[in-house]
Amino acid sequence: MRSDTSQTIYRNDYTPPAYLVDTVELGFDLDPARTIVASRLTMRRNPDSERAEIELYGENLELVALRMNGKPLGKRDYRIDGNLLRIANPPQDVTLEIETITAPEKNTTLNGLYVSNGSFFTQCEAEGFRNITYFPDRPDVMAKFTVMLRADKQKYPVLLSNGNLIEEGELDDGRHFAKWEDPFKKPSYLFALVAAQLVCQEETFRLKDGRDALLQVWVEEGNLDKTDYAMQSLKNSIRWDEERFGLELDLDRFMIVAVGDFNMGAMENKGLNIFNTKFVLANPRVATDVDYAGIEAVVGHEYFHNWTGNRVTCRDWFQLSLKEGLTVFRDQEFSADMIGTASGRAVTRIEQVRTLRQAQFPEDAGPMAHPVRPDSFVEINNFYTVTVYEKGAEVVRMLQTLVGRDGFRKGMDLYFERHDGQAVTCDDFRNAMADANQRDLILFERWYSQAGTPIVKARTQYDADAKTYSITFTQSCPATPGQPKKLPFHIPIAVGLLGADGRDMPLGQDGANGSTAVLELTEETQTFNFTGVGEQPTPSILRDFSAPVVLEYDYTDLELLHLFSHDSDPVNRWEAGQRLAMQRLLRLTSAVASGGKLELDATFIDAMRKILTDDGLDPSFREQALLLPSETMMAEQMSVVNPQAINAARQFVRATIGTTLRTELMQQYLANMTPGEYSPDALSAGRRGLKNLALSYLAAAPDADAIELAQAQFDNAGNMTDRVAALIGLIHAGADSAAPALQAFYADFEKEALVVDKWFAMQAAAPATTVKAVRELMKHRAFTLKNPNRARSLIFSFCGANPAQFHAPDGSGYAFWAEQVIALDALNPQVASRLARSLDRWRRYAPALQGQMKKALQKVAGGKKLSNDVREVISKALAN
Ligand code: B3K
Ligand code: ZN
Repeated sequence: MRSDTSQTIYRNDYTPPAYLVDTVELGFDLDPARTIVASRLTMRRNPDSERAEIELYGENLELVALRMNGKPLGKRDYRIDGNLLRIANPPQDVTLEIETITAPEKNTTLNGLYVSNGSFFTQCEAEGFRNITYFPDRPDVMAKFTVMLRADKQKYPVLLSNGNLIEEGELDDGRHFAKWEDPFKKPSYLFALVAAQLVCQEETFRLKDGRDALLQVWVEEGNLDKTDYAMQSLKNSIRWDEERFGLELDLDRFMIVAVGDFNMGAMENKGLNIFNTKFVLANPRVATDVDYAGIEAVVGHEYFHNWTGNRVTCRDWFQLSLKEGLTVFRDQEFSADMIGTASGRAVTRIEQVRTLRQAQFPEDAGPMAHPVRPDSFVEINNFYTVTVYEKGAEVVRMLQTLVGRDGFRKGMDLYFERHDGQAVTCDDFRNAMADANQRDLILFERWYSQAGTPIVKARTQYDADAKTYSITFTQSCPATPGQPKKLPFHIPIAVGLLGADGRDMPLGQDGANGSTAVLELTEETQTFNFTGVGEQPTPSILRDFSAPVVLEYDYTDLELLHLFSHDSDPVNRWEAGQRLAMQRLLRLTSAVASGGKLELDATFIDAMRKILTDDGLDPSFREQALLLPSETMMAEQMSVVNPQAINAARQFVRATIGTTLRTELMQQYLANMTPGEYSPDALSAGRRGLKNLALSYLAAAPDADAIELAQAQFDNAGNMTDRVAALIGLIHAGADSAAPALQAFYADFEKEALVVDKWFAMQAAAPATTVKAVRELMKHRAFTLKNPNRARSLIFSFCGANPAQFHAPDGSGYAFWAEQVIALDALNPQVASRLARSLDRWRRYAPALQGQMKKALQKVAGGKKLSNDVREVISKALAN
């Protein structure tokens, strides 16, 4: 049952709540078929509102009883319109008692209270709480919660909720209870409960102020051997936030619970974080280096929300980036600090740039483009996007670049001083940064209000006689839906100048910090002058990717090679290599399309060789420098996308590297082994990364020895990183041994759900996997649409990571996509709506493909029982 609420909500329509809630007492009688929820709210009129009406949201609920100040309310005393229950003209102070019934076992949306593998879990952000009980379910209503859980003791021995456990005991009929109290006011989206059969790893941890906190990681019994890394990451997060931001854990107990059915990565419920198993469970046998890094980042992220999100939360959902952009920035800094080395930091930064270009820039250029602080939405769950998260983090990072690291800390301190315990806006955050640093950040606001990726064009001029050098920047920003014209952004551009010897030249420029100057571009066109420049420099522009923009500058190959060999800024050093590679990839793509000759120049190969064999560079940096831009990034550079030509061109470059650098790749393969016990630390992971990239180039050649090497690595791997890399090598090379290896892999790991996900994902993304093959895989006994991880592993991987097959000229990939969006939507709109985004960029393809895509989009649009989630995405894709 879905309520019909498909209207657009506008940021400017915000009004404060008419009633505030001071306390909430919740009683749950948990039963999968029929859970009874009793709620008592003490409410009072909001002095900041003129309206005299109580508004409660409720969805998919059976209302059993409603009492106000002890008196039962009849049908005439309130109105229900869609998902809103209104009580007109209530007294100043009100106690509401509400009884509702829900059926968690029927809840396939995984939003609200649901059952996963026989246990109860909740997910309330953004608007899931209204599926549990009637409530003013909006983030600016913050209340103190007390929660009583009652359930069968044998089936649900563990009963958890937010805050502190204050009472527990036995009840009749084999039931038991637990009472929890959260000492902090919170919005309803941070509520959580778990009633389950779980076990935990626990530890007491001494906080900086001397208090001891109990830390727990709860998992299913068979997974207790996979909790160490999450626990370690949690302790590291607590320490890091104490040290870097002076922020302490404010609870006596902090719990992480892993659940196999979960819509996204994890959720920061106060004191009771609920996680997708993918971001908790790890040991070397089942998890890769990437999985370990993901766990560290997500555990950090959710923990950091305790301050940025929970203690200070969002006034309304348009302000989502207030907590998400800031918390992503914090988790990025945490992961970088955990590595510690400058080169390790740079590698994390490079990965962030890759994510932006791979996912955020396309979003900013497509039909769902929205500002970091959106102005309107139909379904808020559609706005948990790379723009709100990752671009939001870039916006915070730019603030730090502008005010400096110490200034940023001052701004954070002031933000908490002003707003602890409040629900606030992105403007409040920016104002705290501005006021703490006496900086004018008025123009900076445009990063929050304007969508689209700015383009910065640079022109340079050197005057040998005057020894001056100037850079002129011109910025523009493409139109996005609803925003035809943009005003100039406030863009920090970090610049260095390289001499012919490859060294940084000292900079004669105001604001220069040694060899890097942060120039502030605030107008459409501005020129910056450098003095005392003794020779024609090579400019290194946008160091450390100081702003999320597209930089256009006519670099010559020679300049790029110079930067690729020498730039002291590792991000721009990497960037030079990416530019060299991209130019070649695009030329080759045209050549493939026109049947021209395919050739890769020796200059490029030599540059790659130099980096590959430079033992002075960290392996992880070398891996990044040798990784080619992805097919998606290539597609973004083309006016008419030809997915098969892109794939063929990229494969050609990979094979050519594999053949021409065979000796060096083989050397590096052998030199970067990580014998002995597995450790996920950055250095070891970097070595494995470089070694496995070498393997993948060798196998792309394809080369019989390389295939043997991959087979041997697969057979003898002591960890999942090496095993998966070897298996992918075999699959991508189309080796005869790929099928038996896949079979063996499945047999070894069929009981490990997260590894079975990998098994599906590897096949879905393999270049030889057709739509038909995916349909076959869907018949596998381990496949189900109901589990989001599983659906993502096969269907999303195919639609997103296998462009050449997904965009099959006969349109079969699109027809498959439409079917799956519709099937998923009937179960889980949030997950379906993510898949629905796969055709966002349909207008950029050749007319024949466009026609097929449009047909598929229209097929979904025609679905009768479409959710608001999917409808919003599809109608925006089809809109003119
Ligand atoms: N805040 C949650 C995301 C909730 C998504 C709701 N559809 C996880 C996070 O960003 O930490
Ligand atoms: Zn978050």
